[in-house]
Amino acid sequence: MSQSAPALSTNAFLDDVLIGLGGQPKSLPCKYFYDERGSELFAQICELAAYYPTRTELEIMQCHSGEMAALIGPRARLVELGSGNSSKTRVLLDRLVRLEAYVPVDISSEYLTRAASALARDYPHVPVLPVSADYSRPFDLPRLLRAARTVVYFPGSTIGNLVPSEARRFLKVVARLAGPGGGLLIGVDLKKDPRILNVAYNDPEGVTAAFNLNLLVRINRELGGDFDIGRFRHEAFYDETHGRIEMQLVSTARQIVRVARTSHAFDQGESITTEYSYKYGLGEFERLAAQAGFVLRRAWTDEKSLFSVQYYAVDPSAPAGLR
Ligand code: AVJ
Repeated sequence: MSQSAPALSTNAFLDDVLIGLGGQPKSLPCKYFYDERGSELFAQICELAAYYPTRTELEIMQCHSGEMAALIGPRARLVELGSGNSSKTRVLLDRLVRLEAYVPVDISSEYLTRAASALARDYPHVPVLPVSADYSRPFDLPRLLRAARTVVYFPGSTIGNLVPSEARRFLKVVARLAGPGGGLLIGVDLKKDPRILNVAYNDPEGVTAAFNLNLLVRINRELGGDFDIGRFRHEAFYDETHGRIEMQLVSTARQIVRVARTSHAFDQGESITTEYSYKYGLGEFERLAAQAGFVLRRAWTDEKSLFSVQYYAVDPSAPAGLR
């Protein structure tokens, strides 16, 4: 995997925005939600009563971290993708034995540096080696010769942002990153009553709406856009056919928006898709992971089966192409 450029270049951001706004329907990649303000808003979302995933996953971790640590084993290298505020990671670090290193990987370098130094302070016996990178693109990991195995930790059901074909492709990359004898500990949000899902992404406090609209604020600030934020509204709904939440920004008027010498016409009611959040049945996700070269070792859920944390081993019998 070649060394990538710094975490996020404005050109890549601009290219992705122009491609998205040029599409039919229009779309914008959800990874651009996480500027400093976006990361703060997401941290607030995690505290909302309606947004059950974060607290439910933390509860599962607190109940089963001993079993997870036993499956991960001693002297591992723990690579966390999209590490954010690492609150769940601490539950794991409290139980892991002789960890060779903790490698948080995040696109938001300011956020990453702060979270990593706090962890290094609180876990002086764990080498913390942060990597500021966009993990959806190739990136390098610090070499650790003594590590018994590499375990990739991907919490929060961020895998749900990818359409299943992309998720399969991404999990293949993760299987290669973990390598022979390696593993994957992943958070997967489960299918459930659409009423629970719809309120989780349309919270009465309006934080998710602010998180969604902040993407336009960011485009205006960083790419010289002239989005009139007041003429777009947040919308999120559960699409049963695809088994996903879809988040959109809907134009409340006919309008022209300019971004970097390009102009984009919007009809009243026309939407920009900003995020998918796929929900899975337990068996459904196990099959997807198997197609990517993983074998399920254990799946933990909460009592109400709202969320799951799953541990996979890299399939030693997987065909070479998958290794
Ligand atoms: C961080 C991607 C898991 O999809 O539930 C929260 C982001 N979007 N509220 C999710 C999010 C709206 C979240 N993930």
